[in-house]
Amino acid sequence: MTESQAEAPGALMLDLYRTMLTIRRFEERCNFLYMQGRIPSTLHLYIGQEAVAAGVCANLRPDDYLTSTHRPHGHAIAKGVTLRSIMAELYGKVTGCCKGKGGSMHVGDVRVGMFPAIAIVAGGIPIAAGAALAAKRLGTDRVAVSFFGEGATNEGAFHEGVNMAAIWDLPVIFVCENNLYAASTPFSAAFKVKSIVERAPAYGLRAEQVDGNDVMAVYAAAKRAVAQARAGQGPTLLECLTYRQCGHSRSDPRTYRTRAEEAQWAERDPIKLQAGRLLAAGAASEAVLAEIEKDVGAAVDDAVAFAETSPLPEPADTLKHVYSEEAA
Ligand SMILES: Cc1ncc(C[n+]2csc(CCOP(=O)(O)OP(=O)(O)O)c2C)c(N)n1
Repeated sequence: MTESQAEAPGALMLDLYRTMLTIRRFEERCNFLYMQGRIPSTLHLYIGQEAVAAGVCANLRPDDYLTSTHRPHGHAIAKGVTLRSIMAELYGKVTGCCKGKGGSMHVGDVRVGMFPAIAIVAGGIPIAAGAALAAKRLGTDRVAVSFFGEGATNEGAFHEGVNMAAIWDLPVIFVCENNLYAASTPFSAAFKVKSIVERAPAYGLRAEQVDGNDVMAVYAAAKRAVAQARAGQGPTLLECLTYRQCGHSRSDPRTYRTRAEEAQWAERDPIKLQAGRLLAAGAASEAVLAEIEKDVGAAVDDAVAFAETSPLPEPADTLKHVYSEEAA
C-alpha cells in the first residue's frame, strides 16, 4: 500500500472522485454547448488533468488564494466557484462569476479565494507570490496556490515569482501541470532538462514530482506542501505529470502527437483510476458510483438551465465593475 492510500479514508476518496467527475461532466457539456454555438469564444478543456485540481484544492480553505490560467474550469470547480456562475460566465450572462464580462479564460470568484483566471502564460505566478506575501505580512496562516502548465516555466514571470517566494519564504505552492505539450510544442523541444523539478535547486526551492493522474498521490503531496507553507516553512514546487486528453483549444487537430500516445494515457485516466481504487478497496459499490454520476449530471443540467435563462449584461453597464470600488 502506498503512503497516499494508507492515509486515505473512504469519504475523502469519494469526495475527490466526485470533484473530478463534476469537472469532467461539466466540461463535456461545455464542449457540446460550444459545438452547438451556445457558448461564444473558445474553450481550453481540462479533461484528463482533473486529479491535479481536485487533489490540490481539497487541502485548501475558502480563504486561501488561487491563481489559474487559460485552462481554468477545473481549478474553479475544485476551489468552490459554483457551477451555475461558471456556466453563466461562459454564456456571457450577467449572473456569471465575472458578470459575463470575462468568459472562459477569466473565471474565478474572490469570495472563495480564486482570483479571476489570467490567460497570459505565467501571469498568475508572481500574483500568487504577492498574495502569499500579503498573507504573511498580515500574520495569517493563509496560503496561495498557483496552477500553471510546464510551458509557463520558460517565461520570465516564473523566474521572478518563484525566486521572490523562495527568498522571502512565502506561503505559496507552485503547481506545475506538466501535460507534455505547450499548445503544439512538445516538452522535449522546449526543455534541455528532463523535468521541471530539476530547476528547483537553482532557486533553493523545495520540490516534489508526483503522478498527476493519481488523485491520492496529488492530495498527499499537496497536503505536505500546504502544511509546510502554513507553518511558515516557505514555498514548494509541485510538478504533476499528466496529460490533456483534448486538443489545446477548440481548433486543434492534434497533428503533433499520435493517437497511440493518446490511447496509452487514456488507460491511465484519473477518474477511471480512482473508480477502480474505490471499488477495489470496498469504499464504494457500483451503485454508489452510479448515484454520484446521477447527482453530478443533475448539477450540470441545473447550471445550464440557469445560464440559459439568465439575462445578458446591460450595454449601459459596460464600464461598471472595472475597478474594485464599483464591485457590488
Ligand atoms: C505570454 C503568453 N504567450 C503566449 C500565449 C499564447 N498561449 C496560450 S496557451 C499557450 C500554451 C501554454 O502551455 P502551458 O503553459 O504548458 O499550459 P497548457 O496549455 O499545457 O495548460 C500559449 C503559447 C499567451 N497566452 N501568453
